[in-house]
Amino acid sequence: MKDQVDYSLYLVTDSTEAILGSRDLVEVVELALSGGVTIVQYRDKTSDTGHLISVAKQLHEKCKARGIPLLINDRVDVALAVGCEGVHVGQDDMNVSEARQILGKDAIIGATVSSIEEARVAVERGADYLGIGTLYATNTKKNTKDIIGINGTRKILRYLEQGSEAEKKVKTVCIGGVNASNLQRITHQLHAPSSPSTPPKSIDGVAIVSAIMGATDPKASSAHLSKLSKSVPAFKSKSTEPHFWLENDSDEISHLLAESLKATKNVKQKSPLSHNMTNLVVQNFAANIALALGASPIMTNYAAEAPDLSQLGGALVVNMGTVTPDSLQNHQQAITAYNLSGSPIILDPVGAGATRVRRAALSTLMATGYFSLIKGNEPEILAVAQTSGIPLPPAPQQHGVDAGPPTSTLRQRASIAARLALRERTVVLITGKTDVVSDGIRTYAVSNGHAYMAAVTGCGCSLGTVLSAYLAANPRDALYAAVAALLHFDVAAERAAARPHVSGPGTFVPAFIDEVWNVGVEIAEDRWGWEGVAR
Ligand code: 3NM
Ligand code: MG
Repeated sequence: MKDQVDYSLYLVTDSTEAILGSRDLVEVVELALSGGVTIVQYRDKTSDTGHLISVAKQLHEKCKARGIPLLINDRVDVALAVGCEGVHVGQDDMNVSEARQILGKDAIIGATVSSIEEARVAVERGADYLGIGTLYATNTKKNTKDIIGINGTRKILRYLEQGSEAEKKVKTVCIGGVNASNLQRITHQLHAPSSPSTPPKSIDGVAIVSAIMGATDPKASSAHLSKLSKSVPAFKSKSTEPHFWLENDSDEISHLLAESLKATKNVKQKSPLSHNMTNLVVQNFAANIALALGASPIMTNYAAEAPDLSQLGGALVVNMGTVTPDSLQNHQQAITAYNLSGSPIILDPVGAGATRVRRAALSTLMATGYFSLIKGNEPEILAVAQTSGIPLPPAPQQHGVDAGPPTSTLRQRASIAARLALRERTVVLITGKTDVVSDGIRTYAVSNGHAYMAAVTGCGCSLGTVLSAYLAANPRDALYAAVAALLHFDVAAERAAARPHVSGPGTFVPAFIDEVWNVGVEIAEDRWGWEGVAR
């Protein structure tokens, strides 16, 4: 029976004025039950024992009627008095083995842990599940010990999957700041990629307080969360067989080129919105490139518009080119809105390796949301990899925002792109003379482009805009969309540079805009293809 517990949507109650308000706790929990929460923890840190027992009894009736387990926070005596299914204990409460002695082997006993050591001890003492947290800072509980984020949570999961039998078996939920805008990303990012050696350990559920207890409509809110927890995230690209390609495999290339043609036609046909939150330097150029593609650009850095814009089937570019405390806040707000709608976000961590401020901003953004694609030059992606917790030798200090010569081989870059993509469950593009793009399973290199591109400001940033249009118009496979975007961009540059009157970066710019336009039109009209030009 205990092994059958569904932890996927774990409700933790709250009786405080700030969250429950003047509503009746039992009624709110009943609404949440009808919305689909799968397990309930009654958590009330202040009421008298008599009140706790009386409320717990009512909650137990409601839960029992639906076959949902009820646990009590902290108070083993209350659980015993009510005869409910178990308890949840924090690090300062009665410990798991003491609770087990009192409640017996059939009780469900969970413990809060925020480190590997706490997890080890809790499992050793016989915990059935671990509440791992604090995932993200939350107003609900101010006195939390540690904000451990996705990385800290992953470390605990990785420890457990390689541990003892009991550690492999223990169930896990994460807690702190989980809501509808981030639930799917969190479970997606905590979903272990399959590894050949040990069976991977994914999170079994999310524990939520305010997004249900504080919701205006707790039933609708838990139904929405439940649906999110059961469905494939909108941002998740379909996965295929493991594949690593850098050499010339002609079948693969033909397929890729055919898919790329379709992707370009889709951009022309759908004219997707490209919402750019980008720096002052590139706004005009990027908007022109978007128009030349056939996309519909909007250049706004004011995040209050993002909830509306995110509903229009487009994509967002978050460009860190000019970081200020204000831009950071706007980016965070917009990321939340786009994640909620399932529309793609391109992260362009401009100059991420250059200053401490930018490294901190990057880390904040990565903790805020899920990105469908992360693009950058080599030092930028190394900074992202480091932020993501991939062990690397210290990244070279970036001078300004430009890349400088590569410090690694193409294979090394391909390997970093693939590892980062797998870890962040996204698509990673490392730009350079040869671009490398990977979703962690498939890795491609594209060698088109022209040296003038590096001499025109905003060229790299406007690739972010191109990628956003391609991902928005091609939601099925972000990797193919990215390859098509690269081909369009790079081949247009080659055609522009080859024009007789183009003699340097200045004359290159208008020709480039023309060729971005021409390539799109010629492909849409079936007059031209990538064969013979793609490298
Ligand atoms: N325990 P919300 S965080 C009850 O870190 C609780 O152990 C935490 O509330 C821990 O879903 C937390 O509203 C509150 O963010 C989580
Ligand atoms: Mg406690």
